[in-house]
Amino acid sequence: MEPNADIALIGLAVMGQNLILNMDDHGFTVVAYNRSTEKVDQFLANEAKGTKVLGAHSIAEMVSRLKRPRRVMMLVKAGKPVDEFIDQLIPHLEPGDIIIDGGNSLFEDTNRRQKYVESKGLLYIGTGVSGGEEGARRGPSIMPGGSPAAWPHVKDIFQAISAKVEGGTPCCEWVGEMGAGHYVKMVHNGIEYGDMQLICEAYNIMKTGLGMSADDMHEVFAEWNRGDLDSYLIEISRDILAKKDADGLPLVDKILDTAGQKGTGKWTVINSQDLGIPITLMAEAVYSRCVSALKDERVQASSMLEGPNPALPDIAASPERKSAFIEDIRNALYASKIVSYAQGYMLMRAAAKEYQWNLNYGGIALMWRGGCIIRSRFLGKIKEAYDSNPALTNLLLDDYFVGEIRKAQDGWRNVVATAALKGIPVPAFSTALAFYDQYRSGVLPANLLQAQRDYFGAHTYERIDQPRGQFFHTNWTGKGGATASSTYNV
Ligand code: NBP
Repeated sequence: MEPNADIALIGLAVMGQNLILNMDDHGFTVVAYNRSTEKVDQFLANEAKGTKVLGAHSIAEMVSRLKRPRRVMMLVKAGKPVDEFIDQLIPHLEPGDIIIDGGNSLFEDTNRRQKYVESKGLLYIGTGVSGGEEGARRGPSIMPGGSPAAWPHVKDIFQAISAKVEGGTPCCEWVGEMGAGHYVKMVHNGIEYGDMQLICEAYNIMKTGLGMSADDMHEVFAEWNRGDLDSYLIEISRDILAKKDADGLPLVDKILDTAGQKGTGKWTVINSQDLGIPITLMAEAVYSRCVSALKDERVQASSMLEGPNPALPDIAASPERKSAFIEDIRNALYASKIVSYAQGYMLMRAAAKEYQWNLNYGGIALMWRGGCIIRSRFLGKIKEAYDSNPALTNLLLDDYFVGEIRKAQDGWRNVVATAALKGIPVPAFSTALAFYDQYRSGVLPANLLQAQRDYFGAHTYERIDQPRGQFFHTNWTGKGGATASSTYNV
């Protein structure tokens, strides 16, 4: 048979199946393959029935049906399965052929795999794909990185199947070399953790502080979704709050309060520690999931550890005060979200420097603008900020966002202070505010900290009355020696 397929796709779970159907919709011929080959037949007989999708029952058969250069995309569980498929594919491919990993792989694995695959004369792409099942089917955000020579060969397919914004601009652009695409997807997921946590904190104050019902909160989220917070995650939260269980009661109230995680948020936080960048809000979001998982301990602690009554009856009883407080909560969410994205962009800047990537920050905001889980109107403003100043040091210093935080800040502070007084946990709102106040402090108490370090470990300090880079040691007790420890930062 003449090889006529445009691309092969390995992995017939939710992402793989939907991406194949999306590619088919756009006129590409796809060969489908899966480790458990019975899924190939099931897929062809059901979801792919009536399409021109081809099936293969072995890697050799799959490769034999592909045009050159061959493009093989994997949508399989991240980790070992990706390495195993790469090893199975290599003997069947020839120089110039392209292996693509579309799963949530760790960017360092992608760095390693690209080197390995290129050493065999092949090209490699590691791409983030976001949008879940619906995105994969109707248009995801796609963040590709890897061998630059591979991009012209996949660009048409990727941009055709991706989400489109602003009159047809695809939410897919080349991100950079090596693991840059997977890195940007990882930060996307970290930001997603943060956005979700912020929404949950807003929900929790309305529920436990103001005693609002799911239906009441549905109305609030519907209203918020018409303004600056307009986003996919606010939209689905609005719809979740309206969903009733079989008995007519809100389903959300019956869901156990322990959250799971698959690791991409954790990877973002680990990497931020390596690069020395404070993504405090994403870190709190990851830890909040960890705290939520300690259900049994929390139940036990709830009967032993005292705190104030979280109810805010005076505010809840007054329609005017209630609506003003709900507006404060909206402001707390909005301002914290600005801080979270500023932190995410700080991390990407540091990564670009460390790993020598030339990241296009406005382009990344555009890629996230549609198709993916964090898609929002707000990202359009981030794109504008970086378009007008690609060298912007920090999103918080952009004129638009300076003004937005100025407007939101009183409400934000009121919510964090009220929550603290009433014992309602708002880790993401409060860490965002703490970061904001630290970041705008020309002077922090790290002078005392350096003195402590020098006192117990002779770690030295710099002085405000001497040029930077000169280090001093004091014999604080009169008992220590004059020898200083070496000066370095980890
Ligand atoms: P899963 O992450 O559930 O993976 C299922 C696929 O991996 C199946 O094809 C399965 O083959 C294969 N697989 C497994 Br599991 N273990 C394997 C092994 N040891 N060797 C070979 N193949 C193996 O599917 P998914 O949810 O569609 O996600 C695919 C990728 O996309 C993942 O990296 C995921 O993190 C990422 N992603 C998922 C989403 C989402 O919303 N689900 C969104 C964005 C990105 P089998 O059928 O033979 O078991």
